[in-house]
Amino acid sequence: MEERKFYITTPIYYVNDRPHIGHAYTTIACDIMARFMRIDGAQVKFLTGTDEHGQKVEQSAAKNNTTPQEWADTNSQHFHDLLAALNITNDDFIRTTEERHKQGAQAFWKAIEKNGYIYKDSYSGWYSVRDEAYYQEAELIDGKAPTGADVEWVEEPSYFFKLSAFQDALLEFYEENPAFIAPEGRKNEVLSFVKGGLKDLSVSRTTFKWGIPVPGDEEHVMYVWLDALTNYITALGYPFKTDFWPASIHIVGKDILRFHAVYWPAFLMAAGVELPKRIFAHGWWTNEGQKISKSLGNVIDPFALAEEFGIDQVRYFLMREIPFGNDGDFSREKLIGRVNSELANNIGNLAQRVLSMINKNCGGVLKKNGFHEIDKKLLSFAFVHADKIRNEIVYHQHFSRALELIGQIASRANEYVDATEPWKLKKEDPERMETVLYTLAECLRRIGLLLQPFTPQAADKLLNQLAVAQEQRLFHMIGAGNALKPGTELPAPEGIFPRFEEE
Ligand code: ME8
Repeated sequence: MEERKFYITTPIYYVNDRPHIGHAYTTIACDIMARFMRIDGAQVKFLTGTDEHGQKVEQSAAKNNTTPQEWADTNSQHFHDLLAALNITNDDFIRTTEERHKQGAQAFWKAIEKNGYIYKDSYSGWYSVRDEAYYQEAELIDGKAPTGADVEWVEEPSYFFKLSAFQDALLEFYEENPAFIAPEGRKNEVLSFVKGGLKDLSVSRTTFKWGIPVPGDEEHVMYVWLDALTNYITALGYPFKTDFWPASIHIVGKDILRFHAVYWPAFLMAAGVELPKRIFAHGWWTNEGQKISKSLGNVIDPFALAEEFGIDQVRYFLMREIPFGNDGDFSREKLIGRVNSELANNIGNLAQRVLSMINKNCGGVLKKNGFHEIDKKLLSFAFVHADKIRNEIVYHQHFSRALELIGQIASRANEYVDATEPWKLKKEDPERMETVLYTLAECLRRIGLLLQPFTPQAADKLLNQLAVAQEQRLFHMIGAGNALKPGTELPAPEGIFPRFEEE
């Protein structure tokens, strides 16, 4: 993943409903990755958007007494608004009802058809509108989909995609590209699904109209997943332009891994288009131990959450709380706990203490009079940790571990404050105090650089208070070569991570 061009995508979200915390989670993870790659010097393209066709959207529009297009417009806007509310730096937002997408999706269909992988027949079997997925009789549990969704019997003429022709090619591809599916545990699921035998996939519907017409046969609309998956290339301008393809990483929830790791690569092989480099399937959030669902009335509104706790705080909590890939549980108490102990007490308090001492005791000017061993140790701890953090993010998307390591740098710096007692040095040895405070400021600069992708507002504030110029904020500038210059005057300090007090 070390190419200088970096293309990252979120799933495109269904517009049958409003965004909730699960959608916010995936999008924030992608934003962190995109922001990190930018400060790492890559040329980044970050795509998100909305999935607007299919029976599910058509039915929810009808339930809300509106047309599918109006319903899509309203709900797509909510997903769009969420980006600003979470400080997301996407470069593009695709809607599958846009002309650029429809044309690209039809061109993709034609490419697959031309290569001989589409044929006409008829489908009879089970379909779940909630999952927008076909199920085999044998997969059903008590008459429902394995996801718990209702299924209905469908019988209609249909075009089929020759998925069965790709079983060996897929297995070979997984074998040759061990980093393709992550995390490791999920890979086995996919392998056993593919090894179990692939059946041809119905890829068109005739019993409703809300979709992209099949080229040359307007009685059919394309199966919503074939339509939706192509967004990753239609947004780039397929079939005319595919700059940035193949994607460096598609980040998705585990619920839709099969679509991304089996169907999507097979479609691409069939169309003669290169395959993405990596699919990361993250885990599932519950709310205070319960499945998040509208019928249970426990959906967490990400707008309200960011409003109450702060954007950085929500971003931090979601990334820190569960190792990326695992399932996890949301609770207010845990959020407040982490905000107060890890952000406010550890990092925020460190910045506050150091910057106000520099302000009060050094007239706001950085001074340095020769390092002691303990100073060098602290700075090299931060330097060595920075590399580990980069590895966790770039190669493993292990965001919680990266944050844990940033927290360790702050803890080390707090221990250093306790050991050096700069407030005592003020009278005893003012020159030594200056160097101690300089060392801490330099350590804070490193923490600030590392925090940028995760908590961009607080990191910006911190780096501003250290008078670090915008163009001095790249990852490779973390070392001594770009250290703070003695003699620099710092602006008046202000808090970066306030404590949250429950009313
Ligand atoms: O599946 N925990 O859209 P969708 C974690 N349109 N993540 C969650 C979550 C939860 N409780 N709930 C939702 C679709 N997500 C298709 C995708 S892509 C070509 C088409 C996140 O609106 C997670 O990323 O149902 C999941 O994969 C996605 O939202 C599903 O969003």
